[in-house]
Parts: sequence; structure tokens; C-alpha cells
Amino acid sequence: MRKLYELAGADENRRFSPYCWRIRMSLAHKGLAVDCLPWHFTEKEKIGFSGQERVPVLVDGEKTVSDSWEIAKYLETEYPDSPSLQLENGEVFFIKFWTETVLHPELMKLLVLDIYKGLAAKDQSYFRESREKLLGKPLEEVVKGREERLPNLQKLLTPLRLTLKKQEYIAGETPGFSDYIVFGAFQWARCISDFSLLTADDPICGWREKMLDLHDGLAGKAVGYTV
Ligand SMILES: N[C@@H](CCC(=O)N[C@@H](CS)C(=O)NCC(=O)O)C(=O)O
Repeated sequence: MRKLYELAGADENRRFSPYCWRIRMSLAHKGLAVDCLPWHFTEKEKIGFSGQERVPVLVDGEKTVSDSWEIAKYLETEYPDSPSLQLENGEVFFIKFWTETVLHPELMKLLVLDIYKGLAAKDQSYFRESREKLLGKPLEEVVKGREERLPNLQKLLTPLRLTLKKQEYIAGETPGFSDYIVFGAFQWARCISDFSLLTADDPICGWREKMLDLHDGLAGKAVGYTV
């Protein structure tokens, strides 16, 4: 059976990595069954066979692939007859880098303490140390006043909101990897934090609902919070 190593919290069923969600959704999109194995930040040796230290890691028969972008490309090449992830448009790169360099950092500043609290005890000191080094202050300081900073997030989502007013999905009429990239960020938040990111009248909510319902409600059924 195909295997996917996924980041897990103290509750092993809480799978909250934005990058892993890209791949969970992509595998379901292509109708490929997978056994999703929990992995913790401090279990580097468990994925040592992949030659790097991050998840997702996909093991498909003889092949091991890491990095969500590489995995998506692999799935497209290996399974060309199943529904396409629509990677061929160069614009997907813009979505990927916008998500990773604009959306993720803003979310991190809102959620980092919730992430810390949701981690297995053995991961907490590693996470605190590495993220405080990255963010330059204690996690408690990072999230301080987060309610007042929500408008910043909602403002930076304007291009996404305008796009979703024009079309059903980011990729167009049907969902594609671009949707899974951005949705991964929202699912990261939903799985680890009860902090509401969007107001109920935000058009992005309708898209997020559709994404939660896709593939037999895969993401909606995952352990997380109601947002
Ligand atoms: N470029 C990678 C990034 C993967 C990544 O950063 N994964 C995180 C989990 S969300 C991780 O494994 N972090 C390990 C660590 O911080 O030690 C991808 O697209 O898959």
C-alpha cells in the first residue's frame, strides 16, 4: 500500500501540516488510496530514508518522493489518466510562492502558540526553540494582540476573494493543485486552532466549505475545529 508520512500532533489523528494537506487532497483527487502515517517533528530518523527531514514523504511502491511540489509532479507523471491537478500553467508557481511567503507567515504569527499547544510533549521544546529563533521572540509575544491583527490577514486575502467571486475555484471551473496549496493553509489553521480567520460573509468561506466537502468530505471529516 502507498504510504504518506504526515505531521501529527499530541493526538496522532490531528494532522495539521499545510504541505501534507496539499498531498492528501491531491491523492484523493486522483483516486489513489494511501495509508497516512503519523510523524512528529523530532522523529527525523523515521524519514531518514527520504534523504531529508521534512514531511510530506510519499512512498509509492519502489519510489520515495518528498517535497509537496515534487510529489504533485510525480503524481501527474505517474498517473496521467486520473484527473489532472492542473500543474501545467506556470501561474501555479505564483500561487505556491504567494502562499508560502505571504499567507503562511501571516498565519504563523496568529497561530504559532496554538500549534505549540497541540504538539506532542516530545516535540514542544524543539518547536519552541526553532520557531522563536525564526520569529525573534517568545511565542506568547508573537501572538499577542492577534485579534487586532486579523484585518491584516483579511486584507492580504483580497486577490483570493476577488478571484473566487469570478470563478468557482482558483484553478478555474474545477479544483486543481492551486486550490490545494491555498486550502492547505486554511486546513492547517482549522486542524490546530479554534481562532476564526474569516467573517461569515466573506466569499472565501463558500470556497473553503466546498474544499472541505470535496472527495467525500475528506478534509471536513479530519480532526480539527469548527470554523
Ligand atoms: N518545501 C516542503 C516544505 C515541507 C515542510 O516544511 N514541512 C514541515 C511540516 S509543515 C516540516 O516537515 N517541518 C520539519 C521541521 O520544521 O523540523 C514541501 O513543500 O513539502
